[in-house]
Amino acid sequence: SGGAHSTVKRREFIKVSSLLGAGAVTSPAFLLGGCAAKPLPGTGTITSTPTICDMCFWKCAGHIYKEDGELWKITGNDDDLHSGGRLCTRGTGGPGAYLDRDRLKKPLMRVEVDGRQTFREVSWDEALDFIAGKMRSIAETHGPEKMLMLNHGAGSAHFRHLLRAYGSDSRAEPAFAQCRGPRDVGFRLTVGESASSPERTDMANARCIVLLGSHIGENLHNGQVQTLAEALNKDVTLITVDPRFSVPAGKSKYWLPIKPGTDIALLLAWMNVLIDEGLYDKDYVERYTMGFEQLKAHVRDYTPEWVYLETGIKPDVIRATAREMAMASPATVVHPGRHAVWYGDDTQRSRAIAMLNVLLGSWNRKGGFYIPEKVSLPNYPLPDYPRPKYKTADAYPGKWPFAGQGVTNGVIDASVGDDAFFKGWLVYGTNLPQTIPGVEEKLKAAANSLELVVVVETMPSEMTGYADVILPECTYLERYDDLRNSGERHPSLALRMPAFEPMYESKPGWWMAKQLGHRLGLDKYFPWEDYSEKLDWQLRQVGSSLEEMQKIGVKNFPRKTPLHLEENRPVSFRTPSRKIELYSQQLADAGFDPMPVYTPPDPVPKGFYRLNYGRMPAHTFGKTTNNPLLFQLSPENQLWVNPLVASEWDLRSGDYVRLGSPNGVVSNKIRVRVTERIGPDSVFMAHGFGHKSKRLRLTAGVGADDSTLMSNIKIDPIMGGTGMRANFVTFVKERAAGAAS
Ligand code: MGD
Ligand code: SF4
Repeated sequence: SGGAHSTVKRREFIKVSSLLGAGAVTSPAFLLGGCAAKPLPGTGTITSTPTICDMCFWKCAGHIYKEDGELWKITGNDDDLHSGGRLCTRGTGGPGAYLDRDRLKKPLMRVEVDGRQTFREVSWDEALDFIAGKMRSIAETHGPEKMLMLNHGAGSAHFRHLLRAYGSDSRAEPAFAQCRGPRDVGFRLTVGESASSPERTDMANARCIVLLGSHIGENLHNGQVQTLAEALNKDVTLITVDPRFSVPAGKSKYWLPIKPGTDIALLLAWMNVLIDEGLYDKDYVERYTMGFEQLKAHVRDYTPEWVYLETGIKPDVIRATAREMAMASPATVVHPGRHAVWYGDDTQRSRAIAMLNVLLGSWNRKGGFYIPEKVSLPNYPLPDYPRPKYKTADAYPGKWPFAGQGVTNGVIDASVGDDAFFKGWLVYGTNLPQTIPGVEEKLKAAANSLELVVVVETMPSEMTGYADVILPECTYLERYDDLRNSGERHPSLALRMPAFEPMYESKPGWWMAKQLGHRLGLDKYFPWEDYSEKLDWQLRQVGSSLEEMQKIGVKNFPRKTPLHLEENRPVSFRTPSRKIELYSQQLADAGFDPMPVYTPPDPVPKGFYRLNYGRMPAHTFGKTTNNPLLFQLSPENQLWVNPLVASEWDLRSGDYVRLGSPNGVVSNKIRVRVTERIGPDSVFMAHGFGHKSKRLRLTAGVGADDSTLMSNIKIDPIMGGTGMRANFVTFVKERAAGAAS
């Protein structure tokens, strides 16, 4: 019956395990590497379709090859300067997302059967009618702005368009408050612009590169790894600051195994040396900056000798590395990093990184940073959106004044309770339970008070357990999305188009948005029958067409603006003073430190270790761990343990252990890897494992999830970032009964 769902009031988190039977995978030959009934490879008819990889957010362009209509392989697009024509490991395994037998197959709706909540398969019409009905009632009763989007990934643009047409621009994404936010805000406060994605570093031309806790090579962003490799081939001086002997640390001239949480002290000491020894770029500083005298006074006390005591990095090493940077400047990149949410003072740390680059004169100079440019691609002509009465930040007034976009923790808090600000959620492509540490109780409470929770997903992620309605999206290989047009060194457009019909009853995001738009009386915002019409119109405005792009996939355009600062032209930066702000009046006025100040990290409690986490080359968070091809490569995460610690706890490589947090949470089992590459005060694991959703049949219960162990979260007061690195864990050993000592 169509009405069963409407009786569900309080939402239980649904741990469905028996929900859906295994669906037939239509192309098992590729997955199993078998070719029983197939002719010899290479004897059939080959076709290729352009795509943009969606295994991470770097957006490399590629081609899907089919032989006699069946998936053969995916490769990089040779014309794509952004990816150097190559895909990384994850990109090559991308078709595994399409073939995954655990994919969501039909729309699902929460129902109550015999007093227990479960999901029921429904038709698209039923699901969409239900959502549109709830959205209409939210708009009428509370205002459309009370409908919030939580999102990650390119496909969310379709739903943002829908919500803006409906009257809401309320949204937040973990990629901000749980990742890049502090970095982008710190740079914006200093040089007036963010460090961009893809990062605007000119590493290929650099003579010195400094990586602070940015493990490029493990964190695989294709183009960036290639330019780092190029620089290494040209004998760049690589300086890696990481408590862990990471992959780039192994390729470095200097590895600085810093005491975790003390980076700001090191950055201030480097600035102290550059100023003290007169090694900074005086001309650049004079021309483009304000606040140098205050900076000079501020860093005076941060001598290498003092900072040594905090960081463990010897004064002569601090001096030698500062001189290396100065010698190579302006072709020195102090990399801004990416995942920047560490200790809660991260905007200030990022500001210190920006300031160091400025002293080296490398911002917007060759070998330092470049000025990105996009293709000026007109928007499809549509009516204006209605003007929302509320902005996202109205949900948490007075908090995090420099965020500039929605803060996930803030909007989730503002969704709990009967008088909550938000009344409905549309969650697209983000798995909040694993992504925001310590959020599960809040999610349950929010799900209980919200009037509508829609989750658009390809997979039965943990987040789907909180939904009223789950909409199964087809994967990137089965759909059109917007053209790729990112700010880069070389402006280009790239096309994602369907290489296959959507499997099962999954549908593209643009189609769902249009269908909902229709039901909400918003047809004028969705004048296309098929999304390809919109793309074709846009392409024709810049001298191309869908037909051309379907053949070439990527089109490169000439730059119209200079790549670097033009030395003899007046330059205006996007700050209030129009200069680079070494001293930040904006921060001072808002009651924050105008200069980055170092605060020592919390000490490690006895018997505990710092929980360090990061990435591994074959996976992107939890998004790829159930992908059968990537699972085969990297089925589980491992816990790096220093030999001294291993002997103290009687652990050997290959053993499984559980970890415990100070507040008593115990993790899943994780396999131990004893290695000198981590110091004795920390352990390390890759993020994205320890899935709880049983419907992710490959990855469920495999490995440990760092998020569940995080109880000591440091929120950045400037922009709301979730500092995750101040957490401690201890071992909870399996074997000896009750011997968690
Ligand atoms: P994932 O956890 O990978 O990313 O966090 P999220 O943005 O939540 O979840 C992505 C979800 O999108 C998956 O469930 C996947 O199945 C779904 N999905 C994949 N493809 C599609 C698609 O085409 N359409 C739709 N609709 N859905 C799709 C990432 C965030 O997490 C980030 S950016 C960082 S840097 C942080 N990293 C991090 C960490 O390292 N440790 C801890 N503890 N927390 C972290 N949180 C942050
Ligand atoms: Fe895909 Fe790898 Fe490029 Fe990310 S870096 S988009 S996973 S090929």
